[in-house]
Amino acid sequence: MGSQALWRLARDGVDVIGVEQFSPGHDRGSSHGESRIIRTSYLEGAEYVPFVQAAWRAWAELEEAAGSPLVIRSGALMLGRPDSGAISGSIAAAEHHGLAHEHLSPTALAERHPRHVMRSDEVGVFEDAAGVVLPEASILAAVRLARQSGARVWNHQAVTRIEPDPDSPRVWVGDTQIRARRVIVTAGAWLPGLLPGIADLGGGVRVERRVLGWFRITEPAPRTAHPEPVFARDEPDGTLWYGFPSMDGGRTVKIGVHAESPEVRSAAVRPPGAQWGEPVDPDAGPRPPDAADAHRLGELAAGLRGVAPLPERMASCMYTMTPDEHFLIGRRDELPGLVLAGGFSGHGFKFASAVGRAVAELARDGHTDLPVGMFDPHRWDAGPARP
Ligand code: PYC
Repeated sequence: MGSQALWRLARDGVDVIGVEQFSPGHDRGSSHGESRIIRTSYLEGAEYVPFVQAAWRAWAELEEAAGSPLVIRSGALMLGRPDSGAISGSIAAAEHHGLAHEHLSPTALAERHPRHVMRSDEVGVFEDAAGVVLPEASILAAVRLARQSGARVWNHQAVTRIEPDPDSPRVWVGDTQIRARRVIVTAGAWLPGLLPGIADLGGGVRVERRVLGWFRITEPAPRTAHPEPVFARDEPDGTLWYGFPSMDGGRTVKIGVHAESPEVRSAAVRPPGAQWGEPVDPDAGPRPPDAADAHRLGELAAGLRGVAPLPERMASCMYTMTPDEHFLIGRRDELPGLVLAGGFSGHGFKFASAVGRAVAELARDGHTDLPVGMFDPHRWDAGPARP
């Protein structure tokens, strides 16, 4: 999100500095692992659709400027029982916005997408307007373009403190102080610790661990007229997991768990007021994947034909969860001079292009016409809704 804001501001002639505690494209946060899903019929809520449509347009702008593809259109397949969130939510969003989508019966699924081992009561929804965003490549492209337009980028420099001020907020990087007209804070898992009050919003913004696994393909999927799409599968026990078509020429596929079943959640370490996931101190980083993670991913991968039973590689990453799993984009009255974006709750990267545009406009112009009102960081405050 920060790299996209940096690029847009530098491109528009703003004097801008990007501060990164590691180096762009690093694997210490929530934007590594080669691939992220982008989809349009948004199962998390029809109200996201205009924002994801803005994100598609903003990705296309970045691709054009970069001269290389950063989004691969594969289509998306939602799988589950008809009343599951993945199926009913994506149909509701598609119908509300008149988006093209197909309902797939178990027979159609077996014919078109034989990779997936389905139960007889499960169905599919296919949407063509979906695919894979390349996270590291897009971050590196945005930073390169930002530099070419004059942005300064300070790598391996950690922000230690941010002092809000309506006219001249300050950013401390060790002993060095940057005085700015505006500060955009896109600190990912570090956001709740960096700015006062964020960790307590709505009852608690929490950083949690998730694990991804790459499985070797042992049998190519039978050739059909339908290439393998990204997918999300809503299991009857409440587990929501997802996966990608092979990104390495048919050698491996990547899968991950987005939300665990209630049984697994209740067994997870659960600090007071937190969601179910294992908490993470971002400075220490998420616990490395272990044999239990490999076993759990292997159980899910059994839902895919022709892949090895255990992952050949795993990675852990961090989700920054808000209480309602909607994002934080905008300003807080007690943090004057700052614009923040965070709390992406495990489904934000696809929006990075539009989030970058929104925070750049909020910082530079004081307003944006992008539909970010539902992400207002004041939304849990008591009292009447803010305009
Ligand atoms: O937003 O599609 C998504 C997603 C998949 C896994 C985590 N988030």
